[in-house]
This record gives sequence, structure tokens and C-alpha cells, in this order.
Amino acid sequence: MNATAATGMRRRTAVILAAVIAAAAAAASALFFAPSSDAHGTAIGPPSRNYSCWERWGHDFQNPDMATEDPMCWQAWQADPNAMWNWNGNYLEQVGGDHEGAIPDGQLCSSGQDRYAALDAPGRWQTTPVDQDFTFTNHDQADHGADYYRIYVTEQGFDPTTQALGWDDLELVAETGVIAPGEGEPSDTVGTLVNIDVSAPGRTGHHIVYMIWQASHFDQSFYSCSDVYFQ
Ligand SMILES: [Cu+2]
Repeated sequence: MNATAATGMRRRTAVILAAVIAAAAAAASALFFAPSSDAHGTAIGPPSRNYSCWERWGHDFQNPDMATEDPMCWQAWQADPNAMWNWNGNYLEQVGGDHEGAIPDGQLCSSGQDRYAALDAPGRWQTTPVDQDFTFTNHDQADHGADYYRIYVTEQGFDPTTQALGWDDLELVAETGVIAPGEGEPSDTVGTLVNIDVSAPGRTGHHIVYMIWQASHFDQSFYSCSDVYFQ
């Protein structure tokens, strides 16, 4: 082999290596950021249980410190890491608007899906501090738009640390009409952030904010539980 051929060989090897590294990086980042072809969404402010656990621990989900520092996230990651990577996939299809018929009491946070069942567990989920008036933000990653959003907050007296959430525990505090695809604040990643003003007076301490997002591209209904602390 002459010197030119050897250089060419090294170059080809470098190109192949670069491609392999790029593919590996893409595979790794797919774990952290759901690909846009499969994009859906969830509440990011205050963050849903699964989004919150993914944000804090997604890069470090096998860290045993989580068991003591953030035990509800720990039990959720232990139950089904794959569900936690799919933080944006907590939805049902073809519910036909009958959310209460589709989701049994005690299973609202998982929308009745086995793989998200750990999200229904009562306990000391980490909370986001809020005032009685706050802005609720959903990340609509694929610009599905909405037929409507319904935002609920638990009644005063409900205790998320000991009770699983039922429909009777909720008060409807905000509802929107149709939101067109892309209407809202552009996200710095993909899709749109939809901000909804919420007012939930008369509450103190740990509560759950429950979202129903009826997407408009298809009969696809998203559900989420966000833990908040009214101060
Ligand atoms: Cu979707």
C-alpha cells in the first residue's frame, strides 16, 4: 500500500467512525428527547409527575440516592423506566369525550394505563410552589392544537400523600375553547407552549392540578397530574 492509499484508508476509517459516533449520539439523545415524529406532550409548568421525575432524574435514573431524596420518582422509575422515557405519551385514543367513563377513580394520573400506574401512587411527590392565581403550561410538541383543555385542582382537604385521585376530588378551575395548532408561545425545542390562566382560591398545602387536553388532530386525549404547593 502506498502513502496515498494509506491516507485514503485512514480518511475512510475516520468518516465511518464519525458516522458511527453520530448514530450512537442520535440513539442516546432519542432516549432523552422523544423524536418529533412521535411527539405528543405533557404539562411542563407546573410539571406533571412524570415530566418532573424525568427532568430531575432522566440523566441519572439509576442513582440510588433517588430512593431517599425523591422516593415517589424512584418507585416510578423502578416500576417502568420505559414509561418514564415516554413522559409525553400519557394519552388515550377514541374516548369520545367520556373521560370519566374511560378512567376509573384512583387511576386518573395514569389515565388507567398499567404502564403509568406508578403515577397514581399517593405519596410525597415533589411539588411546585404556586399562588392561587397561576399559569398552567402544556407543551404541545407536535402542534396538535386542542378542541379544549380542562384544568382541575383538588378540593381543599384532599391529601395527595395518602389518597389516590378520584373524579370527585376535583374542581374544574379553567376551561378553554378551541386552540389552533401552533397557537401559543413557540417552544425553544419543538412545537408550542400553551399557557392557561388558572385561579384556584381557598387552598393551602399540597394539591394536584389535573389536565385533560383534548387534542384536535385526532380523538387523542392527554391526561396529567402536577403536584403543587399553595403557599
Ligand atoms: Cu400526539
